[in-house]
Amino acid sequence: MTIKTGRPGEVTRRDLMKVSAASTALAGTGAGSALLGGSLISPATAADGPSPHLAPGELDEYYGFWSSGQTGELRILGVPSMRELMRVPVFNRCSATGWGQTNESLKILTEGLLPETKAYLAAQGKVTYDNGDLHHPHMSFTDGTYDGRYLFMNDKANTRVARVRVDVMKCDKIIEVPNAHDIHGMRPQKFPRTGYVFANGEHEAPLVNDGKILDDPSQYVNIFTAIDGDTMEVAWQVIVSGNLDNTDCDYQGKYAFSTSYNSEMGMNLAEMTASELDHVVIFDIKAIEAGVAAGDYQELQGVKVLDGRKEAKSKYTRYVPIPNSPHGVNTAPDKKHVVINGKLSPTVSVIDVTKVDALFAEDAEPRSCIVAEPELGLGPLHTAYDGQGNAFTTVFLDSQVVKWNIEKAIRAYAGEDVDPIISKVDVHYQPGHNSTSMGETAEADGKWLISMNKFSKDRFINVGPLKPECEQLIDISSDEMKVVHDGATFAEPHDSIVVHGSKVNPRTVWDRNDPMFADAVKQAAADGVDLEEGAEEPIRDGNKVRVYISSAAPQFSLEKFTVKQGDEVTVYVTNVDEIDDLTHGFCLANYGIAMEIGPQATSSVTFIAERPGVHWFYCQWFCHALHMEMRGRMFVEPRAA
Ligand code: CUK
Ligand code: CUA
Repeated sequence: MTIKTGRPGEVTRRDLMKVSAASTALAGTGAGSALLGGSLISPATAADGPSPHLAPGELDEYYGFWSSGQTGELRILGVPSMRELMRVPVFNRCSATGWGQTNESLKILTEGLLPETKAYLAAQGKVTYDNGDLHHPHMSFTDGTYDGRYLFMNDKANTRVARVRVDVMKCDKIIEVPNAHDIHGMRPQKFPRTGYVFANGEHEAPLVNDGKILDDPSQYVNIFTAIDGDTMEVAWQVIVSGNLDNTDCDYQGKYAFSTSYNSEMGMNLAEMTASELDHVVIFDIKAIEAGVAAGDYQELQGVKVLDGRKEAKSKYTRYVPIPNSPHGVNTAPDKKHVVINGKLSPTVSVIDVTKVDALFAEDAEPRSCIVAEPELGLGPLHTAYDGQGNAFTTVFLDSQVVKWNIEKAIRAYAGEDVDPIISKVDVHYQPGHNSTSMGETAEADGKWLISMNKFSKDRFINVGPLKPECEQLIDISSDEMKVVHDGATFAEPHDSIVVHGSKVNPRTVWDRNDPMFADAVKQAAADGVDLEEGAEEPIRDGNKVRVYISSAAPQFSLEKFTVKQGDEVTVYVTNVDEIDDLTHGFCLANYGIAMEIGPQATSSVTFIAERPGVHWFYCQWFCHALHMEMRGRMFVEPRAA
């Protein structure tokens, strides 16, 4: 429960304030507790529900973890203030931290790539991709709620899944998923724990995509993948019919659900939207595990691949018809209902998970698990929940969020004359995902909703033809939803999760034994160097040179070092400062090199010293009154003529 904001062992005034606000919020549900929680954080506005306005120095109650779409990074925002707190580079490169340049990050960015990808990249003179398209960030679960271990996220652009360690908020694993194409929907298993991370391949292609089959869509397939979230290895895959869009799973650990907007397997717009009904694929996890154990699979690129195609009438999957080109899949905190968002249909389809077992019987009616199908508006894309039986669905074309009641929708579907819609609110404009505080867990608390809107149009002063997107904070503590904040944001947050602060407890300084820089520790030991002291002279090993520098504000341990033109130089920098928020940098001017070194961390970078002369290195992370003086020289002796 405690949210540490001070130094180790120290309880600050903020910690005390935070704990009282948090425990009040968790003590009950509904507007009453939301009001109380809000009043503790910001007393001035208690009468109107929780306030998003934090006075200078006040802390947020929630962490928001945001995707960044084509920017390829993960972002951390404070909720409700909507202040951007941090950017965590994942699939992108980062000028500030050296992500994509340091040896530590390059290892993570390259080790999970497939051999053919490495060969393709080598032909481009690269070792890893420069771009990514990060849509879906989700935290690991234990027993139906967030456990604060990891965040997982997909890369639609280059078929990857990444993991971020919540203790240090850095990416520690990236894998490329074999056989599948362009990972889109992705969710961690909710129960008993994560467990599996389910990942949808969106775009169909030949099962063995080596060029022998090209323009013959009849031979294309799609792949659903389960990744082991602990090892970040693919556990198994299932071949499906139709493409795959979004996915979610139940609270029982039995089923996963994936939408398909292209059950037609069409290759152009007319073909893809031809049918009025597409489907959601339901995966029987236990049956798949039994199939793997029984050897009912083919092995492709080292992965066990099972056949779950519709025609195969497989015991692993069921196909439930859904109108029309459905998009989002969202499981409700009641642990019973899964909402499939219709997109081209004004409806959402509600699946009752207790009726899914029956679908696997011989002559089951495929839609017998549908218990409601309320009409909400034009273009339903994603649904979030308040934990009180209500759902919030974005309708893209109407530019609204619709609040509706699940139980009433079920009664209406059964023929009763009742309107499930409670209220609608305009958002600006064209919302995609929405997320509620703790809303994708069994602990949904009904306080805040974020609407992530694809267009901002007139909401901000004009910044040129390329406009920011607009994400809005909505107070959902009463039936009438209130938009309380507009935030501009750069391309393009699809999705976010809003996690109570009590679930997240990052370190303030690094552990010297952290696996992130274990290779540097090993190399230093082999060289007989104490990383915290650095080495007075570079260590030469043929034309490989290792330079060990330690940094303590405002000085590097070396004021100069000498290498030869053409040497392969690795610089290791260890930050020996123990104070939190004392990050140093190492920037080697005109060598295109810069990296972050957090307190107690070691970072390293390797380059060819091809430019002779005097080259300054400096600390590029403001660390001290004498930060400008924190610099040194690299001498590069010219090659003999
Ligand atoms: S998708 Cu973007 S709005 Cu990639 Cu989750 Cu629905
Ligand atoms: Cu060290 Cu700036």
